[in-house]
Amino acid sequence: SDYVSLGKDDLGNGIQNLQKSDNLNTENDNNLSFDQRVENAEKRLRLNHLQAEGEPLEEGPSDGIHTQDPNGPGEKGRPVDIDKNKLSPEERALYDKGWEDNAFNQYASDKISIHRTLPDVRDQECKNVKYPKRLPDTSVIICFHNEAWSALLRTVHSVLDRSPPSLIREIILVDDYSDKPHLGEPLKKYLIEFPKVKVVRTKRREGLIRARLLGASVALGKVLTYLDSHCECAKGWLEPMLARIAIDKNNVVTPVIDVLDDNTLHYQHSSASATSIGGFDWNLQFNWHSIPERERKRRSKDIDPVRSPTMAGGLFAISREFFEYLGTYDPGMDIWGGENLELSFRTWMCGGKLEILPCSHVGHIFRKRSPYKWKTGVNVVKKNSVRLAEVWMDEYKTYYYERFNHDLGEYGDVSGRRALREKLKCKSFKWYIDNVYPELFIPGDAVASGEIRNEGNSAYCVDGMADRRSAGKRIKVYRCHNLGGNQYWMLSKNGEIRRDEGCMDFSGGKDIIIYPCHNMKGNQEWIYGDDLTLKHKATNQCMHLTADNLLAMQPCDGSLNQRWHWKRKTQK
Ligand code: LR7
Ligand code: MN
Repeated sequence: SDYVSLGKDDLGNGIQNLQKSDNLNTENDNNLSFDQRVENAEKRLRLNHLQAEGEPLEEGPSDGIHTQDPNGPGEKGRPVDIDKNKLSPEERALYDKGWEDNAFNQYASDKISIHRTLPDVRDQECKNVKYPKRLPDTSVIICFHNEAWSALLRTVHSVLDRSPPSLIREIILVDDYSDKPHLGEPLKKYLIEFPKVKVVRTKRREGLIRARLLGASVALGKVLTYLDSHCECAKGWLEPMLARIAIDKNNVVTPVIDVLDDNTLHYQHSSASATSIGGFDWNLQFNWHSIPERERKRRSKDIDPVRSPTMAGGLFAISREFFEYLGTYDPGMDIWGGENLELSFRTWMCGGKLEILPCSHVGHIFRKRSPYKWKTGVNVVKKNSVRLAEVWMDEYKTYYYERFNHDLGEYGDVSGRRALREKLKCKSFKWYIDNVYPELFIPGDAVASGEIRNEGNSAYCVDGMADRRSAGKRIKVYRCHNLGGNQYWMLSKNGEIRRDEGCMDFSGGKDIIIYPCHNMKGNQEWIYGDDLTLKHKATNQCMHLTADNLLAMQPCDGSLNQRWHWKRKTQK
């Protein structure tokens, strides 16, 4: 067969194995760069090629065999609408507690079968793909802290019900020190019937990163597949991922993540194919972007894998060997956050590739707040993010640090992680930006940055939120606080006043609003003149601090209240 099997003897150094592998190097391309070799191997071993060679896999248990009532609540991924005002007082109390405990509608979730059916949302072409009969098997690792019974068990059964059994080596549930009784004895008892499902429990609250490390350290599968504990895997979700890893074990792959509505559990999909890639902003937050032109061009079909600079973090598959080679996770990271970007950067910089696979679909309950306890007195996400910035981001880390005036806080020892980077001879962060994420706005390219202080009343600075959720919100002024945060702005070469993906946008009236940067000038083009005005190019109006200290757009009048001082100006 033509695909690379991940046998026992392959264990060890992933990159050396790749060089040795006959399957991947039929020509003698030892003198080529690693990138070029991967590129060649990919061409020789395209998924299309494998499809032609492959025989169909045995089918998993058919979708829906457990369902008594095909019209039951939530079947086919349909929404469950609960009118809370029509519930009895007892039911209403349950409903409220469900939201409180989980930050999603547990009451609705509990009404739905843990074997519910889902729509097949895949692109038609996906259904014709034939995957090779022999694929590496996987350990599915699901970490949870106080997850709701119905959400957790539906995750587990969606794996068992919709995966070829031979590919599931085991499902490992890592209980991160839950204190809800249903996750103790009752869970253990329930799972006796399902010998492939194993539970391992932490001895203290570790957080999801160390919980995942624990899962990996007991896993036997050749591939590790991570899922959050409130997911539903759709038909055919697994084979595309294992096939991509079989072709090249340095491929780290994710499904298309569909939305399970937090209120109705409705399985929603905007499109059958992947439409987005993962990125990040300089606050080191993960975000989604539409697939860039260069990547659309590189691919020939809608169902081809999409290269992504980063991943959301919770749902992905990686060869166990490559995961080990890459240094698994940073065990110094607590609770939640940062590990997704860290593994994304590390994957690309140290010889791997990150891909979203349009034929693989998994639903995830997206929620608006975190339901569980975090550590008190520490900013965990910041600590995790500083750790990753210190190790992986080279000189680019200062763009993140400027956001909080270089007050890094306590972040522990990162020497072990630096040594890892050294040992693996990973590429620079600049290489990563230039080659993997060229669309990213680089603050260093800004012509001015920092606070924007008024001259007429120098206690006031331009202030406003600029993250994705703030689209449409007004820009204001506020007393200058010198802490960065919402007063940190950048003036880009093409006249945007921006932070992250948000740009100051003016379309008439008095208010300036924040709007996603569109890179087309228009309402987002500003001119910072030698007279220190911030003039809106299209309307010729100026940013003005009013007598009662409000921000308004007005005809330019040369007054001190229309003069603004950027903290830093770069000569360009
Ligand atoms: O202390 C904890 N211990 C845990 O075991 C905290 C959490 N967990 C478990 C938790 O039960 C859940 O199964 O870890 C998993 C992830 O926690 P969530 O669901 O609260 O996180 P999230 O879905 O809001 O966050 C996303 O970013 C995280 C950053 O650390 C992780 O990478 C999550 O896995 C990730 N989720 C996804 O990628 C799903 C798609 C979301 C998007 C975009
Ligand atoms: Mn989640």
